[in-house]
Amino acid sequence: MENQEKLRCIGCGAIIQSKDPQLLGYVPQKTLDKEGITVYCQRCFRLRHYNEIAPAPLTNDDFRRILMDIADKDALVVNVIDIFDVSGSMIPGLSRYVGKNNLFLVANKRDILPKSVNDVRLTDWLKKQAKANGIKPKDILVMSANREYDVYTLLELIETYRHGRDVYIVGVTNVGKSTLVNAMIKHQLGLSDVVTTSRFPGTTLDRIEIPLDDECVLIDTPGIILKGQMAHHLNPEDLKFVSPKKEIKPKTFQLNSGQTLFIGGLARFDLIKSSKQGLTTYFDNELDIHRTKLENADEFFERHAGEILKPTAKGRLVRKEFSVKDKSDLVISGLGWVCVPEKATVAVWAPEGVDVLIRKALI
Ligand SMILES: Nc1nc2c(ncn2[C@@H]2O[C@H](COP(=O)(O)OP(=O)(O)OP(=O)(O)O)[C@@H](O)[C@H]2O)c(=O)[nH]1
Ligand SMILES: [Mg+2]
Repeated sequence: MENQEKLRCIGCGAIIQSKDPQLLGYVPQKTLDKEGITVYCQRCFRLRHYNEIAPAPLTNDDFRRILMDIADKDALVVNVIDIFDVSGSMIPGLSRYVGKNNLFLVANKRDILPKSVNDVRLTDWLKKQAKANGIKPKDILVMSANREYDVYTLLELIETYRHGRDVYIVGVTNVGKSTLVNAMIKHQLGLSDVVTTSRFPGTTLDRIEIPLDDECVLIDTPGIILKGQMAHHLNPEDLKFVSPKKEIKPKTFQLNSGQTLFIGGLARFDLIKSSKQGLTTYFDNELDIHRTKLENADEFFERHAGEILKPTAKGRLVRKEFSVKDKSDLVISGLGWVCVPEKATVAVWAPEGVDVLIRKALI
């Protein structure tokens, strides 16, 4: 165990201080005297009780430094990704942080994907995605932090691979690392919601250690912030659209060449050249999808953004054209995707900076 001499917030890992309310880890001296060693900092308190986030003055360099240490340790690294945003939740250059340690990949939030998706196929596809990203996990588990049985399996697999060593939970922000850690604590110790979780990116601020046995610890870490994630391009009240709580109900639209779909006011899909075909959309159920003529689409957006077309992103939408050869998904990282079954020329508009890509259809 490390840094035991420093008292840390059990919610976010920030080092506790009672001097400056504006700085991270603040706890009034009075509370500190009363609560002893298990305290939540003021930021966690607000997040947990009022769902309000105070911005943290940390940069990705701070977070990466925490991860950099792992390569020198003898540990098991559990990389959590969001199955709804696989390409957007892979850490670039992860193998550098893992070093010689064993890596175990956990694809979380399975509950969002339609139940009809085959898990074996999903795991197979994830294997290829991992390889393309330069990592070779010992194993891959598709799961949901909110399903008890999955958490049981996760704990068993961790025991199999950790060989009596510490376990680091790493990943991009918002993939559900802390939710997973909470589920494991609940399973082992019967305590609920110990670590702070939220739909705001950047909830966990520093390492949080939870004892696994007399010698080893499980360590939750702050998420790496990738600017291409949709969450960074939304207003806080709209974050629910990138963190669906329920299984996504796909919607199919029969579209002709020269038609456009608006995904709320957050993205746009143009079918430019194609025969008539049925396109299936996979987005949060509460995000309204509007169909218009491509030739009127610019004007429609200008007139209705923020009204019929809501919510809107913080920045402007930029266009990217794709040529679809066979059944493919056009993915707007973190927001969802449109499945195009047949040959077509299409354009996808997404907030500037958000990754848009084409992949072989997942479903
Ligand atoms: N539907 C669904 N949502 C989940 C699941 N796990 C986590 N979430 C949600 O994802 C959001 C982020 O969860 P956190 O646990 O705070 O994510 P994190 O990876 O610890 O984020 P950082 O601390 O910012 O790096 C929250 O809104 C969670 O409720 C899951 O299995 N299914
Ligand atoms: Mg966290």
